[in-house]
Amino acid sequence: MSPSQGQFEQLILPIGTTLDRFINTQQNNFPFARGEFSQLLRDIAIASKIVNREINRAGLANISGSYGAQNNHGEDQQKLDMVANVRFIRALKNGGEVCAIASEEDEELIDTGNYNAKYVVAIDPLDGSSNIDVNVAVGTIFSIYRRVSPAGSPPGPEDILQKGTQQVAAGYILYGSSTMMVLTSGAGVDGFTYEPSLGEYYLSHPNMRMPKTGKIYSINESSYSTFPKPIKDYIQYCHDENYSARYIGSFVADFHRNLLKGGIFMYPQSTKSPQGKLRLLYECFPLAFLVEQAGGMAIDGDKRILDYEPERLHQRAPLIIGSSEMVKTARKYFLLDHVRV
Ligand code: P6P
Repeated sequence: MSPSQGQFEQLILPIGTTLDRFINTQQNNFPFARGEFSQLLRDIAIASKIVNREINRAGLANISGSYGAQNNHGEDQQKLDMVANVRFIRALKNGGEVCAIASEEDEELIDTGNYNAKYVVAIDPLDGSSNIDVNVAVGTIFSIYRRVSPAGSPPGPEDILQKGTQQVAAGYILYGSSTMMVLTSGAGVDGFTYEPSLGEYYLSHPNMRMPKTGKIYSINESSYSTFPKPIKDYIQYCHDENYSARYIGSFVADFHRNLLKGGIFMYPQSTKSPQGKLRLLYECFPLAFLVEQAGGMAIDGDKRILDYEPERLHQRAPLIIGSSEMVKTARKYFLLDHVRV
């Protein structure tokens, strides 16, 4: 018996819009970029496909586990941290659209030699990499700025030490049960799911909006005794509201769940980490840009994260990020604390 028209329709559903085609449509938002911006996003996508392949076979290719060195933050580098760093830096250098790169894995700003390039990139090549050996989701986080130094000249720190509000684009790749790229170029947030058999990202989550509120809070409560009073008070509020505690230990994975379901993630200052743990340029800024574009909020307790003016490449910042109503409630505890005499 031949299939019904409806059954046949199911067989020929279009897969969807590729990232490439979507970027071309976004190109209209960048009238001054003659395709350079599109090419830069393609370069990031290419590197992510290679890293995705290496993550998926880490256990077989002897590239999981410790690299045997520490990065400039004193954190043990995993082999895949180094592999991902090389892949993204090589793709950005060879792509020719980026004159400088700030990477979590490199102490100094990387001069790519592309002195006519218009853009600079801040990147965490593989965030949460300690989770790789136990097969838990990890991510890449990136932020894109226009350079401020004159084209044709060597880049300088002023090109990357720009306010969060100066970002032209930001995004992450989540290497999870499926691999997704979530991206903003200032006109909303869109999610693309990777189809490895075709080697393409397809638009799967157009115009992503973060729920205004939620019932999930995300914080490493083992550090409870080191938190400031407003954070302790807000955690107590979450308990009283019977929120669910969810903490994956990969910032991108925790953020992505909250983007879809609503929730709040906190890595605050503490007596152990007076400026928090997450780095401003390549963790806080890009996700703060994304969250605001999706209708959420990102603060350090009371100040908007995107208003920070960075002074150092690897500067840290306390972070409270997520559904707007939840972040506003958390901020009330900081404001209360300030008014306490
Ligand atoms: P902790 C991973 O190392 C990371 O930078 C983030 O991805 C994650 O949210 C955080 O650190 C976890 O830190 O101190 O709770 O183990």
